[in-house]
Amino acid sequence: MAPIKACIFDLDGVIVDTAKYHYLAWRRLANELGFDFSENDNERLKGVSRMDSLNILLEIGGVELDEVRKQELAKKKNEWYVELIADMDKTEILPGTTQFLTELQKTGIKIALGSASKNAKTILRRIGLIEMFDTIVDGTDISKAKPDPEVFLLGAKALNVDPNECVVFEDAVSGVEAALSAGMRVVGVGSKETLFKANDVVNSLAEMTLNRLEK
Ligand code: B16
Ligand code: MG
Repeated sequence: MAPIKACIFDLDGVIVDTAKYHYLAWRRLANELGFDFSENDNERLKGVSRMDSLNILLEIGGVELDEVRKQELAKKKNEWYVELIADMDKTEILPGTTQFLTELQKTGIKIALGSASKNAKTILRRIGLIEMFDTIVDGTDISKAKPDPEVFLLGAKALNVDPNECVVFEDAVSGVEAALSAGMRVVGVGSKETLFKANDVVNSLAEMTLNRLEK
């Protein structure tokens, strides 16, 4: 097995729980359009790009709209979301994250972000972790959404490492699939039942150590 030279982290669901803010903003939009949107429905949006999320939401509500209107609604939802994340701070970093990133840094393993979110840099700045990342690939850099491997391959390229020297940390099924098709190893963050394709699964980064990673 190739040595591990880089770890690539998804943001939402791995480093922070922004799903709750996405949910509030999407629900507000659904309510304005005259239908309800449950937390269960929100599960379908995890790891999914903004426009694909809107399409799923509209399908749930049985609403059909033209492209121009869709762009307007996606913009509106994002404005509400940006308001909701404005007060985020380091208390919202998920357990074990800072310790694990510090351990990687000390060992010289490179750290990358591989997120679908166009708000990723804003969030990393707010929670005070941006300086720990050697490279950031986010929704502003990619043309193909997960499960396409683009986001992770761009991360490896920026760090000048081979895909088989990377380990991805992901909470979404589409993200696990993206990592595997990039030719990378992947640690699922969440439930074993959902993320069964991953090489290893932890409940949170608090369960992760360099020792476990190298096994
Ligand atoms: P934005 P990740 C993803 O982040 C979220 O899981 C997903 O719910 C969201 O729709 C997507 O980012 C786009 O986010 O609207 O901020 O550009 O899990 O890939 O870090
Ligand atoms: Mg995620």
